[in-house]
Amino acid sequence: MNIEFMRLALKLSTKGIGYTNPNPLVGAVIVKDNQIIGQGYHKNYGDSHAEIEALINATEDVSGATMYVTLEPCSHYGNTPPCTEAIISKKISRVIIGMTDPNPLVSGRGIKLLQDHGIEVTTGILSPEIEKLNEIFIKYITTSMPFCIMKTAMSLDGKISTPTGESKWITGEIARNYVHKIRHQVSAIMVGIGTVLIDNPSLTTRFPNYHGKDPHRIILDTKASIPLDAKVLNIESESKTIIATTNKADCSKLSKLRDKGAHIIITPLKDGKVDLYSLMTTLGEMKIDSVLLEGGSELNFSALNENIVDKVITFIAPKIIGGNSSKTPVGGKGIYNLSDAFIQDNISIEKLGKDIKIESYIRK
Ligand code: AOF
Ligand code: ZN
Repeated sequence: MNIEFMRLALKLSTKGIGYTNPNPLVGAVIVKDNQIIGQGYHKNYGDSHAEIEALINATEDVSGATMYVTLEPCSHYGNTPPCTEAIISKKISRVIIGMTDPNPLVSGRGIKLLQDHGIEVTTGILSPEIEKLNEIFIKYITTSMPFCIMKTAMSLDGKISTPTGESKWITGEIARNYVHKIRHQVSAIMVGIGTVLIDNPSLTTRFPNYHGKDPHRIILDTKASIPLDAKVLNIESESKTIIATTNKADCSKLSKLRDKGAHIIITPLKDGKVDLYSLMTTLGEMKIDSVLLEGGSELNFSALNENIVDKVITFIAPKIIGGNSSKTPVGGKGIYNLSDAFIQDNISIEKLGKDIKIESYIRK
């Protein structure tokens, strides 16, 4: 076993970032006599799996070869037939697996099938890296709820805008480009109506040199007060603009929004606003496996309070803004006792240009 082949399979799998949701990122490498004879990765949702791609691309007879695959091969009929069948019929003799499949339809059955056919199986190779790359898939396939990332950008003294509301741009260009990288990875971006009214963002993915995938844009708008000329209702994009609203919205406004191509979701009321948990459940049913929260601070508090946030990405700019009335990343009513604070684990820190990026996970 050579871990470098699994590293290559992992690298190949990252080529699918942004295109495979809600399915996993998977890469496969076929090795014979220590030479790579086939490579493949899962390219797009619904397309053939990485194992099949590697078998198709093989330049030699694969019988007796070893397959390195980042995820346990599937054993079920879904969009495509089971990969275990192809591996067995092509007479692969050894399969090295990164992570076992958390999909309840597979989860161990793929490994057992291979072993029952005399194939030698090794698991757990580079699994921490592979699992991190597939954190969205793991949450979604096991809970049917979207993986939720809260992103905030603030000054060194914890402000997201000046007292007059100016917020463009607190962080530098490298940090801002990184946000587009996250937008490309997720299925949807969510903002509160306040952010639309103040910033009028387009919420698309923009990289300096190429166009990324646009996630769906979700606006939380209890009374459907979004102006019909808001950018999110008037952009050319392959993805949907979704207005999440309640029975407080005017029906004629909703039909105008539908005429503009918006998808409307009506949720029950929770504290007089959109019920976030119910909305997340509906989004999960729509195969939206991940949501990036991009403000504002009211939404951030509600999301934390509803326990829907999984990961927090904080950018800190080396600037001081001050001001008692300058907003901070998380508003709402806050928690009253420190013992009720939202605790984060698995913290990692990176410098992006002059800014600092902190990634952490909410303790559940
Ligand atoms: C993928 N790509 O390369 C592998 C997957 O919807 P289906 O039929 O394509 O099946 C999706 C499931 O197949 C997925 O949840 C995972 O359990 C398994 N493996 N899926 O999309 C791949 N190897
Ligand atoms: Zn498969």
